[in-house]
Amino acid sequence: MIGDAGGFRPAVPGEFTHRMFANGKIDLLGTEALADLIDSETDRQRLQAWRQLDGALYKPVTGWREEMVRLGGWLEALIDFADEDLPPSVEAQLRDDSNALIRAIEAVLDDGRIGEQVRSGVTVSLLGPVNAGKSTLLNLLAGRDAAIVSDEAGTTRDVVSVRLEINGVPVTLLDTAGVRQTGDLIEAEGVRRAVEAARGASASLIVLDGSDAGWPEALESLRGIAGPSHGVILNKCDLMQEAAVAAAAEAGALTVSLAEGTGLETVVACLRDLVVPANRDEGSSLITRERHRTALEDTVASLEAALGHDFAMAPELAAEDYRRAADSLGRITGQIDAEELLGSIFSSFCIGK
Ligand SMILES: Nc1nc2c(ncn2[C@@H]2O[C@H](COP(=O)(O)OP(=O)(O)OP(=O)(O)O)[C@@H](O)[C@H]2O)c(=O)[nH]1
Ligand SMILES: [Mg+2]
Repeated sequence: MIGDAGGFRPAVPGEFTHRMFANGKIDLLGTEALADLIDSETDRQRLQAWRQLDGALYKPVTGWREEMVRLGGWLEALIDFADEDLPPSVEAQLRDDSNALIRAIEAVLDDGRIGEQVRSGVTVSLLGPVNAGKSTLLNLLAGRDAAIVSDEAGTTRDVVSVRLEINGVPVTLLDTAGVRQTGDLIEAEGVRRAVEAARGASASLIVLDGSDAGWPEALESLRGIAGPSHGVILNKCDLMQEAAVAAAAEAGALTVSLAEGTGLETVVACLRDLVVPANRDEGSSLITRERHRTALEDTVASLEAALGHDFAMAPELAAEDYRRAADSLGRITGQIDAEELLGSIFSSFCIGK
């Protein structure tokens, strides 16, 4: 074994990439992107990681940082030459440029978090009364009998999860117990887990039994549990009057019969819209981690704080805020405070990468 020979030892996880970083061959964003590429499961995740490696966020962030240092430099000069006044035209230009920077960063922040969703996946829960057809739907979408389906109300107790890929986003779909008041302790625990799953999920599909006249009331109470991002599926339309189906569709519910296989494509389309917000194409997001988002939000906050100062009276306070804004950006690419982050990134690498 080569490891037994003197002077050799096995590489630790991520050691080679760590050396690349230490030698300036790759920045922190690139390092994260490499980790994402290794962990990627879908084409869209791979594409996103490649784009990040290619500088999708690195390029604008370094550009903004240079701009911020330039803007802060005006104020630093003012501190050094205290008897000079900042010409009004320069102050106006400084404020305009800073506002333009804020707008540019805010445009990047306003991305529906699709990059983070593509990277880490999305959880969608199926929520509804007993016997509505939640498990039937899960099995249809999964293409296998992952959950038990029966006409007995209260069949599902544990949360059953299947992995799907929707438009390149990994989706964990959760089937849950039907929500109802029950004296059965085990079923009540299932209901508690169903509510917890819906609250913890990014989105929910509310599945209702259209043949039960009480579905509108059930919908009202379930909407409160499901949170803002949800779709409504009215199942068992084969057992409903045509006029009632038409009225429900008019009210925005997706009317389907899972038993007869009608309307499944509308459910899939609804799921896709919940997972990939409308008009978000593959290249629309530059932020792929919460870390990037927080740093960009900090940058905007510091820039706004800088603009809140009177440049003539307190240039040192404004200059400090510009410095803080530039530092927040520096943290994204790893120019600042990189070491503690590197530990957590490299530990996710395989040995020798
Ligand atoms: N007529 C009709 N029956 C359906 C339809 N979809 C599902 N079913 C039946 O309804 C019953 C309940 O379906 P499940 O999928 O087990 O319902 P569930 O919402 O998971 O029920 P719980 O786990 O008890 O909460 C089963 O007998 C299904 O075959 C449908 O579109 N029409
Ligand atoms: Mg079920």
